[in-house]
Amino acid sequence: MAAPAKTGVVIKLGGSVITEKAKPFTVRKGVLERLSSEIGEIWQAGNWVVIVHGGGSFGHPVASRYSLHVGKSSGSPPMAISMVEDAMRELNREVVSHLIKAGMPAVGLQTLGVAHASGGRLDWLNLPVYESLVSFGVIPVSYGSLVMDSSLGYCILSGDDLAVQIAVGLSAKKLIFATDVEGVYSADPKSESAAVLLPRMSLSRDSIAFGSASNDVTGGMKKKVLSTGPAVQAGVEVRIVNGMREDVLKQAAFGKPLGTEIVL
Ligand code: ATP
Ligand code: IP8
Repeated sequence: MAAPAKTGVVIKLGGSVITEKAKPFTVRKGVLERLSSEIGEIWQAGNWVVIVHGGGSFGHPVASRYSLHVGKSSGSPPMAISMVEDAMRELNREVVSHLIKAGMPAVGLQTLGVAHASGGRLDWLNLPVYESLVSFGVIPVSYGSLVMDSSLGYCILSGDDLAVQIAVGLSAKKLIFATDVEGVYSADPKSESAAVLLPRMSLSRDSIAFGSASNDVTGGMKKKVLSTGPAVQAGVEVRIVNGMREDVLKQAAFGKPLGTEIVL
């Protein structure tokens, strides 16, 4: 199937933005409501939009408790698989219903049913489903979660990887990661007060100090930045911005050079 004709924007809503990452199962409803209205403006301007969201304080604590990210060698009971998927479905339901309330035709897609991995890496994605939905003006809403894996049995697929592959597969114009910081800094801004924001970060030239990602089984900001390579290479404009500040996501989608642009 051909890529959709209109300009496409893939948005990864970070778990650090839509949930309180340090408080298990806590959604930031006010933030989600505001972001939904910004997404509405992006969509109403004639762009097709795909949303992917992260695990935040829903998926990460459950995946970490049962070490689901290392696969079946963790010896986790089948109930753990059910629990992580259920936690992510609960968060997905919140995101989808906020988008619907803001007037958008949002449809949640269960990651386990549209994606598959091998050795912890995505090896199959049902792109035609995304293409068909956006061709009808629908906004698919996906999320990082547990997927089946042909060598590990199962693994945790990050929403970052999913967003990158959707952006590449659908030839999106932009891929925007909304996080709880302004962008990529010279070091973790939460622990290094002297850290400076980088307007551009080169994947091949810049070496950045990243903070540890203790409440994140998929590797935090470092993994996010490194995972963007295929999208940057494919010519997608990739940006990491602050989703906690009003209108930043919207303005970035409309072309304002906010946050950090990731380049080769
Ligand atoms: P999720 O994986 O739940 O979707 P997210 O995508 O919102 O989460 P995180 O993985 O939590 O994002 O990454 C954002 C965090 O990365 C920030 O809160 C910040 O403290 C941390 N961080 C570590 N090193 C850096 C750095 N060099 N520059 C910017 N942020 C950094
Ligand atoms: O937060 C991981 O997705 P991410 C989701 O986008 C789970 O890395 C279940 C931990």
